[in-house]
Amino acid sequence: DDDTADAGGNGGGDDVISIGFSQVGAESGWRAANTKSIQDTLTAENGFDLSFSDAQQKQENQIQAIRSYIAQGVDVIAFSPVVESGWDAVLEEAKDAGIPVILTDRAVDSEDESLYESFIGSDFVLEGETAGEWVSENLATEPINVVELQGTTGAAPAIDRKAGFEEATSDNPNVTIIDSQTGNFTRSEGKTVMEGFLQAHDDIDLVYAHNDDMGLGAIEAIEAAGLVPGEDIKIVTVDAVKDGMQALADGKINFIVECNPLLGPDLAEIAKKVVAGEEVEKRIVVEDQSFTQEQAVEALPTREY
Ligand code: GYE
Repeated sequence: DDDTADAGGNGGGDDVISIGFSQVGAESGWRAANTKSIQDTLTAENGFDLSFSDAQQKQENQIQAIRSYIAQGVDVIAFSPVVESGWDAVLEEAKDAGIPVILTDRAVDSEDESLYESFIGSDFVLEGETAGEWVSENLATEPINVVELQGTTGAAPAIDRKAGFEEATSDNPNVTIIDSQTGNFTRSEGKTVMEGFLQAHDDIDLVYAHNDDMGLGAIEAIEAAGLVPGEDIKIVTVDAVKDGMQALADGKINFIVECNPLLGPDLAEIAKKVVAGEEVEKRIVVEDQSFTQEQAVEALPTREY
């Protein structure tokens, strides 16, 4: 409502915001929904000129993309850092070039908070705690052996979801994590790692997967081993994307903690404020819910992602 273009002539220049976005990759259903939200929001209609790149889960590709956005002289750089550490140098370069940076989804572990304007994303420790509390209360009333499918090594959601789960189950002596490996947040690696777990252990009661996709891969491995997912081996995951929610409603997953991927609208708002020189919140925490099987059946028909 404040920019009906075309006042003719003018000296104000156009107020299109050029923004470079470096995405982690295309590893999961969550990521696909997140990419769609960003691309659907940062449109020409909404006043943006978006350059989007996919780093295929490699930090070096993200650093390269960020450097090229700096060279292009975009108005804003936004990215979802694949891992937490190792960003200071390139963030300094952006700062020296006077280009503001907004983090979405995943955090960096930089000590210097002046290297970015704002971080928009979920509280991953809380997600892990929510999963751990549900397990502790609902499944660990007797001793259970847990295998953990971790997200990408060094990624904030992998570190934090592990820590949160351990914290929430630490006071319950019935919970034993007998194995834990990365499945890189993908369905195929979730399946492969689960196959290995099933070969190594004949006493697995629960899979805790850091995302739905790895849980869905684990379902395939469990079924191939002649066992019933959700019954013989219980499954708890994080994300609550469509395929995960369907498996939960079908009884193959037992509980899912949501992680909302629709970050486009918040990113658009913060980017506009930053470019206008307005103050922005340093940390915007996205609120998440959680779902039991019954709740998934109810929620599925109106689910957006
Ligand atoms: O949970 C997973 C994705 O960073 C929160 O990345 C995101 C995670 C999400 O690959 O599915």
